[in-house]
Amino acid sequence: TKTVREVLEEVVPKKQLQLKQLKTEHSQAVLGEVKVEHVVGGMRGLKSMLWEASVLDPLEGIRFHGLSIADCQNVLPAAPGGKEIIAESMLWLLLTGKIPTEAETRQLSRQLAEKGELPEYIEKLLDSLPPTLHPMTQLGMGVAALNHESKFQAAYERGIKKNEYWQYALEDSLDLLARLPALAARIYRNVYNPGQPLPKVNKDLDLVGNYANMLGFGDNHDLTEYLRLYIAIHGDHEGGNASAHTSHLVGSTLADPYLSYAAGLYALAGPLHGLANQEVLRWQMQMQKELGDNITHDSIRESLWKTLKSGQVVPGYGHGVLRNPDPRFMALQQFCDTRPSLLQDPIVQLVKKTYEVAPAVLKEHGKTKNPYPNVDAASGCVLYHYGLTQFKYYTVIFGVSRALGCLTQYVWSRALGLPIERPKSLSMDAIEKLIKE
Ligand code: FAM
Repeated sequence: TKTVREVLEEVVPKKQLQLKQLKTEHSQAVLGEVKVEHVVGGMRGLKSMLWEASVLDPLEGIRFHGLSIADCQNVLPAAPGGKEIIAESMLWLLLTGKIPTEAETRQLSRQLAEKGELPEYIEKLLDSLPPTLHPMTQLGMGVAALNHESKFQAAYERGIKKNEYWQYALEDSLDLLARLPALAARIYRNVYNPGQPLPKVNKDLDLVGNYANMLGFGDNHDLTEYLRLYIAIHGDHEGGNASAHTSHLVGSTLADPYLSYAAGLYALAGPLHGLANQEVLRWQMQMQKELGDNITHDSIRESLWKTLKSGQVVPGYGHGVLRNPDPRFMALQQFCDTRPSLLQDPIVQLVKKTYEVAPAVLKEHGKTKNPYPNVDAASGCVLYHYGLTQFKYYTVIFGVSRALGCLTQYVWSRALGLPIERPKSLSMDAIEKLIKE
């Protein structure tokens, strides 16, 4: 059985060659135009980044090295006794482009579990924070402080060759991923269950199995399985989204993987991005409270209009790239459809009913280019059902997940020797001058 590093040692030279050929044979090929609308419109649709692990099609949704979510559900190994994709098999696919065997997946789980405990100074740092500090702020602080351990940074200071960067980047990325569950679970414990003992990392469990255990839900098989699916499918969503792009930009300065992912986490903490999952549940609970027993399609429609007329966005709907219902939303809905207890849950039912009317309302409203649900429309209600009711924590789970994609790209950016990012900006006067020329 090969390790993920051994597989990467075989794949890296091939990708390096591919990039070399692109640069020598096609560097002047045109991929699109830059219009004023791109410069003033958040660069939507502008093809301007290299990102290896996944590509997002507006209609079909995400593909990880060409595999759709349904493909991944068919081919990626699950946990022993489970059915859902686990973080390790998704990580293996993202990093190497290959489907891991059962044995490779178990070996990676073990490798991560063996280094899963937090250093004591991180525990002390987290324990000293006020429990009222948002869990995402705490997560970013913990991840940034872990760079005390960075092998990449130490090697850089020692002086290493550029073609060795990726190996230290991989070490740091695996160390960070290994510790994220203990870090995220300690924040949960400190904020919501102060004083409760935290279990140690179990070397025989997968990453998310351990995470669920440390959150205090280890005996809830369905929630553990849901978290596995959730964390696998939130792992990567190509490179242009705010968290991935932020972490990519910061990494391009050769800041280490910890600092670069901490930066990405703070982009994820914005309500238009990852924080939407917290907002969706808050908004749906408010709707439930207002509508009481009278929840019909008509009353939901009215409630949607109330949100829109008050100038707010409908959280969980719309997307910068997608123009169809998000297949990640569909996968989470499918999880609900196979479990009677979820189907009977009032908040799960409300999310489903909202989906039955919201696209038409958003179309009539006429602003959003995508009236369909994104992943966040569904992700929180299942957590709530299983007793993980603290919505302010939800984006932390997203943060544990998105490390899979951001750290994968960090490794690839170093393996490919990508340069520091430095796009050109223009003032409005400079734009007008260019238009007149
Ligand atoms: N409700 C109401 N209006 C919306 C809307 C929504 N859900 N989505 C977009 N719009 C508006 C948008 O605010 C903009 O209005 P203005 O012209 O007045 O500025 C207009 O429609 C055109 O926007 P767009 O081009 O369709 O969307 P963007 O690409 O600019 O933005 C999102 C994409 C995701 C930020 C936006 O759809 C949104 O704010 N959605 C709600 C928040 C949300 O669910 N975010 C999570 C995204 C998710 F996938 C993730 O990151 N996890």
